[in-house]
Amino acid sequence: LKLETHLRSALKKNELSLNYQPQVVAETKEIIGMEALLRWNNDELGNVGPAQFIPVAERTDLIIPIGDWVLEEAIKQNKKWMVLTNRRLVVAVNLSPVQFKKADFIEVIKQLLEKYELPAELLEVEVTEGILVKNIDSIKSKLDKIKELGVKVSIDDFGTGYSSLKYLKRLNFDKLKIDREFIKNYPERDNGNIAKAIIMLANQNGLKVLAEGVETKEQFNFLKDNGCDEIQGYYFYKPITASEFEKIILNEK
Ligand code: G
Ligand code: G
Ligand code: MN
Ligand code: NA
Repeated sequence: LKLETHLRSALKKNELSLNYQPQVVAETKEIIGMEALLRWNNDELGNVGPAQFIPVAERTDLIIPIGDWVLEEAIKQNKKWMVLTNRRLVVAVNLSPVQFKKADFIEVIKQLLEKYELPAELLEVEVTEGILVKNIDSIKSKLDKIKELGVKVSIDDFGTGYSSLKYLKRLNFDKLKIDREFIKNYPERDNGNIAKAIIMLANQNGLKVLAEGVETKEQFNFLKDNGCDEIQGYYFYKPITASEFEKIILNEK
């Protein structure tokens, strides 16, 4: 209850911020985008992680104004970087299934892209398999509308939820993000066969594939050698502040 009370005023008190975790092309190690990750610092509670407060935000519908804020902040920031660097990086934003329930949700995305004049293809939204649990037809029509704007749609935490294979084709995702679960124990306690199978699944169905949670050179090489397109993980970069990200991107070649 205490967390909820503080969360209610977090936006107003400017306590939320975004970190960005760079994503690189496996073949060249070049940064091509970044995932926006929400951070909350409260005077009394200190730093609270999203794994702790997102469920509270979802239960209370606070995720609606918070989710709108994340979209606006990420779009605004990416436009700044586009102008500053003359490069076209893609910013990925996590969407909660609760946000899909709001009628004007797609209109919000459309208007933010117009307001900041960010090309739609430089925004990606990440959804988890959790959205596929019910109302598939309604979810499909919303995802199709997002794609009609030109925004990319990826499926996050792939392999950890339900219904993944059944709806993979039907929902027309652009990218599949392999969950860290299938990377983290390679090679000691995991031979990598599931990661390999997911990469093949993506490659053979015309989807881009990104591996999350890559922490070692061995994991990186394994994924690259098996056809994984993109990499996100501590081996390259941790989630960092906007100004740290800016320094890195300005120093890249
Ligand atoms: O660093 P990490 O602790 O940032 O993130 C933990 C979890 O919180 C991840 O599963 C991530 O998807 C989720 N998360 C981070 N930022 C956001 C956000 O802006 N919106 C939603 N819905 N989830 C987020
Ligand atoms: O939205 P999603 O669940 O994919 O959020 C990514 C989460 O994974 C965030 O909490 C982020 O901080 C975390 N993360 C990203 N790279 C690594 C990594 O290499 N190792 C570990 N342990 N966590 C990571
Ligand atoms: Mn994510
Ligand atoms: Na994930």
